[in-house]
Amino acid sequence: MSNLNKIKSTLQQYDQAHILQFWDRLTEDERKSLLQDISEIDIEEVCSYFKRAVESLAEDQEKLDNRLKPIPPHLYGAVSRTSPALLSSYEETGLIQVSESKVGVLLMAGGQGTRLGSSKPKGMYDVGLPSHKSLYQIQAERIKRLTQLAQESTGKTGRITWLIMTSEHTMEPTLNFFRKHNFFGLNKDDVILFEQGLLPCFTFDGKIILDKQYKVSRAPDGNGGLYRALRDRKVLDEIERRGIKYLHAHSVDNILVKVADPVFIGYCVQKGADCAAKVVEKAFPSEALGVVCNVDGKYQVVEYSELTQKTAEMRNNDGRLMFSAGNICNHFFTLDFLKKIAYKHEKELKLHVAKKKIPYVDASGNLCIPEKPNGIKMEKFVFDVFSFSENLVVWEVNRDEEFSALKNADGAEKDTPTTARKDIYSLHEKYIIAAGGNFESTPAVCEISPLLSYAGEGLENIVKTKTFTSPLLLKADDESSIVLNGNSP
Ligand code: UD2
Repeated sequence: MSNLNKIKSTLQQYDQAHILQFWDRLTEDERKSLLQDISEIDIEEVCSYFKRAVESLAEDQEKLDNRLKPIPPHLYGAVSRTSPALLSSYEETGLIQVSESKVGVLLMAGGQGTRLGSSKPKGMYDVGLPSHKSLYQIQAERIKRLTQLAQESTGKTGRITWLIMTSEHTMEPTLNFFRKHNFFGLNKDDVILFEQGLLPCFTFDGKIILDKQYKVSRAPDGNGGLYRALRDRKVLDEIERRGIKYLHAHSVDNILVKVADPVFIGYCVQKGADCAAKVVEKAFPSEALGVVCNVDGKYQVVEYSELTQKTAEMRNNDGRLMFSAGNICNHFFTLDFLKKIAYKHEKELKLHVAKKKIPYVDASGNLCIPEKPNGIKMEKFVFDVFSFSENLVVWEVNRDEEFSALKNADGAEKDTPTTARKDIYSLHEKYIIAAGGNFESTPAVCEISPLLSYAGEGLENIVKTKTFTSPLLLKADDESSIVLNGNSP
């Protein structure tokens, strides 16, 4: 049987013969392009995904209340409930791992950021801080500073490998941006970009959609595409080759993210965790934040919509919400756990379905833009691996110190460039006041370069007994110049 006939028969077998419906009128190049698309899709696998996705749609209607249990206290640590001595001990453990080059960062940066209304990758976004640093630059500088802190604490110079997952849309601009900015002063060999996969879009009745007569409509496979991409792009092999044992995975859009947070890593290492979630305490029962909890003996993130109001409002004796572990897309994994997921469980990951308006070609070959949802996109979620963990722990951090996501354009109620700036200013004001500095008036507009301070440390000599005016930008010695808007008394 010829190659084309083989393809035809596979497509027929899975009820997808329509993909070749325009074959006779395609040019040679178009035929090649279509065959290339088809060769990149495992038809049997994606059709089984579609079946599973539709089944999960039906399951999703069900409330989970009767099957839920909160995370037990011994696996649920919190910065606010831990003594300073124990926090220091976690931090020291984390810094040791960094100094031994055992820590890597997995940045999930494949999202399209449609809600923000910018066509550029979110990491390139400048929220309008006095320094005009992008999210990528802020994160890069935190990595650089942390390597220094680990060196100062242990006397050993380790390297943090920064692994950045991009997608079809974000790969090229991200790479160009890093090149243009000389990898923000990081060693270029320690920054690895890799691309996540795509999944075909389906009509509601299970037909793969064409968005050109010779092109299959495909979309990124969600941030849970991380595991497949790590395996298929050979990134796991590289992580192993470098001797990295612990990975901090997080989203690109949290301007306060403590990249490779030594306290979080130290906590997870001391607890012997294979997988962990950093969380913030849910602010009020109906807050739209998924919570980490136990369902039928397995850990998972449960959305607010999956709980009844009564369960969402349940409280512990100390008054805190019983289901309070708000997920913020900030996780810890051991390399062994990632390998277990990628090589054993990747195909079992849940498929989440989004009904979308997906452009398609009609039977005559014309492109149509639908006015209402006409099909589905399937995504995997990064946290759906929790159920495979043998020792999952949760670490709760203070929201004002560690979580402010950039999701929406200005004008929206929350998670905008304006709220991101405000959250940086108020945290950095707090750091300066704690180090003995002052402001003429508050709230202040102030920004501390991550190259100077990772989390408020090392500021006393610079700010003590000084009074500052806004705007204030504190830079490190090796940045162009220190801008001190302050006056000594
Ligand atoms: C994410 C979390 C949600 C909550 C919230 C807090 C997931 C699935 N959901 O929701 O539980 O913690 O953040 O802010 O983790 N991304 C990719 N590839 C993709 C899609 C997304 O790399 O195909 C990245 C994206 O660039 C971002 C991160 O994943 O860095 C989170 O994606 P999102 O902003 O779409 O997720 P969101 O806000 O719905």
